Amino acid sequence: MIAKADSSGSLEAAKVTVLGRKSPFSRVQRSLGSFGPEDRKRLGMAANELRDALQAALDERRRVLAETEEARLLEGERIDVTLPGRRLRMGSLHPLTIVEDEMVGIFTRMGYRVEEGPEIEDEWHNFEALNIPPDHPARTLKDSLYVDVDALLLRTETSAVQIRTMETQPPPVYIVAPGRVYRRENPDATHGSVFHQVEGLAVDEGISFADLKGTLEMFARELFGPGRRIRMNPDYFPFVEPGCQVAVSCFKCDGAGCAVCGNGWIELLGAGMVHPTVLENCRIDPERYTGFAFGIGVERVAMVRYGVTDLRVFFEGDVRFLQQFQGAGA
Ligand code: 2NL
Repeated sequence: MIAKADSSGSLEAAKVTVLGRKSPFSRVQRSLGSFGPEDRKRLGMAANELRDALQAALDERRRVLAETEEARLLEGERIDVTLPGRRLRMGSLHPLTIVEDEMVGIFTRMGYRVEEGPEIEDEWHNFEALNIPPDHPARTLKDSLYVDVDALLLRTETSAVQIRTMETQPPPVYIVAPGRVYRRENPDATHGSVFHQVEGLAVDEGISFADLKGTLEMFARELFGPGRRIRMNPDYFPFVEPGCQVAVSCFKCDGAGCAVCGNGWIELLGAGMVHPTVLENCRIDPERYTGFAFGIGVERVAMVRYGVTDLRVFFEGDVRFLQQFQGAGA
């Protein structure tokens, strides 16, 4: 019975049968008391011998079973280390991430720091501090997405991050604020309710419009190639004075006019000298400090860079689109 046990389970059962409380062996042991001293001694010794023999057989069988079970386990887990590895399917960075990282990288290499802030803002940081008055159309429910509590809203630009930085850190300030922003829009090929910005801000003694121009020219050349020129046209934003819009000469046709640009120029960003009222709102003395700021749309740059004509492809998550950026960026 012991020799036939083929698992630790059946061996345990065999042990119960031969040595357990109901085994013939136990019956003999229990009956020892009813014999005289001589017989008891003889019988007892024989019983002990038998028990030792059974125990030895059980131990030996247990050892053999453990060995074969171990061997079976090792065989089952055997691996062929010479097989080729399984190739990992790599993901890819999102095209907007690639473009945003690249733009941020250009500025950090010029010495700017990256600042981030909340996506749910109060009206002070999102509007008032930026010299956007209460009757400005951008502040109506029609243009912004308000949260139902405490006059909070989804930030409409990342300028609020820069206000927070100016409020808490004395100049000099050289920062970029990348991130997601929200507007109330009817979605179409070039507008969505969610988009991304990289805003930049420099506040220091003696900052001039020439510094703004040099910085943006450098930026445009890093982003679109060494031969690029920039064009600045006057524009109005409440938080800058003067303000301008900036275009870069087309990287495809170098200004001649083509399918990418139309008239040779690609509208790139808005910029200007920080309005003195904005500095004052952050308790920075506009007599001592001046600054420039700019705001760049990430989707817009990604569209011209990759020849995308409908920005909704950036948000649909179609892997056939996204897989084309395999290996790009990072
Ligand atoms: C655009 C225009 C702009 C700024 C953003 C800014 C921020 C502070 C102070 C002053 Cl804290 N200005 N930001 C200035 C001019 C233009 O963005 O068309 N963006 C896509």
